[in-house]
Amino acid sequence: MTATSIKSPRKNGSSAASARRLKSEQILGEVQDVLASTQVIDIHTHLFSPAFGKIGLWGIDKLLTYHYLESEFFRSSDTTPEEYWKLSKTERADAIWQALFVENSPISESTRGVVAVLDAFGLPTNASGLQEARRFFGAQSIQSHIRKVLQIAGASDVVMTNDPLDPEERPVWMSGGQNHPQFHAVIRLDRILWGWPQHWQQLASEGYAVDERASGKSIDEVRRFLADWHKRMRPLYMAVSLADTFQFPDERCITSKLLSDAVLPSCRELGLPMSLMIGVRRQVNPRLRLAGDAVGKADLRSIENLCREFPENRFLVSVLSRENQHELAVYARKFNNLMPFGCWWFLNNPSIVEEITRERIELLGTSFIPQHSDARVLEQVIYKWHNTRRTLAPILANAYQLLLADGAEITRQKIQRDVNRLFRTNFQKWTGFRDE
Ligand code: HDL
Ligand code: ZN
Repeated sequence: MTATSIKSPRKNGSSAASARRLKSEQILGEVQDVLASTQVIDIHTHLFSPAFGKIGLWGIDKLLTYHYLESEFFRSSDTTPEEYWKLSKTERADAIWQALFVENSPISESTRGVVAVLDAFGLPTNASGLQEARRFFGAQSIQSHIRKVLQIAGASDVVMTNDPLDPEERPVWMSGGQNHPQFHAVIRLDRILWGWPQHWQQLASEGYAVDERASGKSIDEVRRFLADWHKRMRPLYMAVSLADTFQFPDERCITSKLLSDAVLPSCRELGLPMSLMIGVRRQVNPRLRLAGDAVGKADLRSIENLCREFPENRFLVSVLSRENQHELAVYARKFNNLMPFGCWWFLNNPSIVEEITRERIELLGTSFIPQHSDARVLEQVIYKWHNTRRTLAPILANAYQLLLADGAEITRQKIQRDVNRLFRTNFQKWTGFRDE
């Protein structure tokens, strides 16, 4: 099956050509070509390598029952959430296809993404039903399908989100883990850092001497837990998603204590960055389950305090509120141990990606990481990275055209160096991750 509208990355041109000074009218084409031919490192996803079996999601039914589409479905259907949750996965996918793709035009970012995936595999995008798509995906073997999908997406590597306390994922790590060369682990600490009241007993049951108040030996024991999972997962970084109400420091809060006394010292000892993703308002509508989270403006003085108090730690930070983006970029100017990344979740829409990326370029040059996919279903990387390249090309080209107009020389070589930094070497420098 060959990809149709979405091109796979191609090899670069000759060195003489790439050193040639570009005219203004040549810049957009060169930027588009460099973006199309440069493989990205996708630094935050919810994808899993084949070793994890069924918790690795792929195929048309999983694409359609993505929680972004479930949110949109309830706005275009009379089906109540309670009725929807009683349906089978295929019935849910059929209902979403009918409401969002047949009865209405799929012009939202997430619905158009499914169209782009179908089109990339040469499948019909206006079918009344999903039979042909189900036959196609059902006929794929996951190993070769992953290779094909990542090749079409132009992603050399995918960074997973791995929760050591997740009962579905844990058995895989306890029986040897995974070694797919394109998938890389991250220790996700939500259940430890803000889920401590509900999950400390799981650590205790595994032999770590912790208690509900994280007192006594708890801090040392959490660090032993992290060291044990570092050995198992070989993670590229540690991560946590934090609510819009997150404050640091906060003497009353176990999250703050565990972060400063256990997690950040372990990150320094193990040489790992800490990813903080801040601004979720969890379960504003629990009836929608995973689709029930929303967004809130956070107090980013927490980031200021963390970067200043822990200058030896490296922070990867993404914030969910559009209103927080400018101050995050300003903080990155103040602290070089702060790496802003991505246009996360409700921000991953061209109109907002453009605004965020332009202000980051104007304030930070190329010292940030523009995007991650946050993909939960394998084939989403195809549209998410296609859209990122399509949205970023004119923004980057505009930056070079301004630079040219102000007197600099622009070459493909310089564009390639900058795109490599944005989508590869900034992350590699932060994490020590090296191409094989
Ligand atoms: O916490 C996170 O990593 C978020 O990305 C959530 O998983 C969210 O549900 C999501 O999928 N966003 O894209
Ligand atoms: Zn995520």
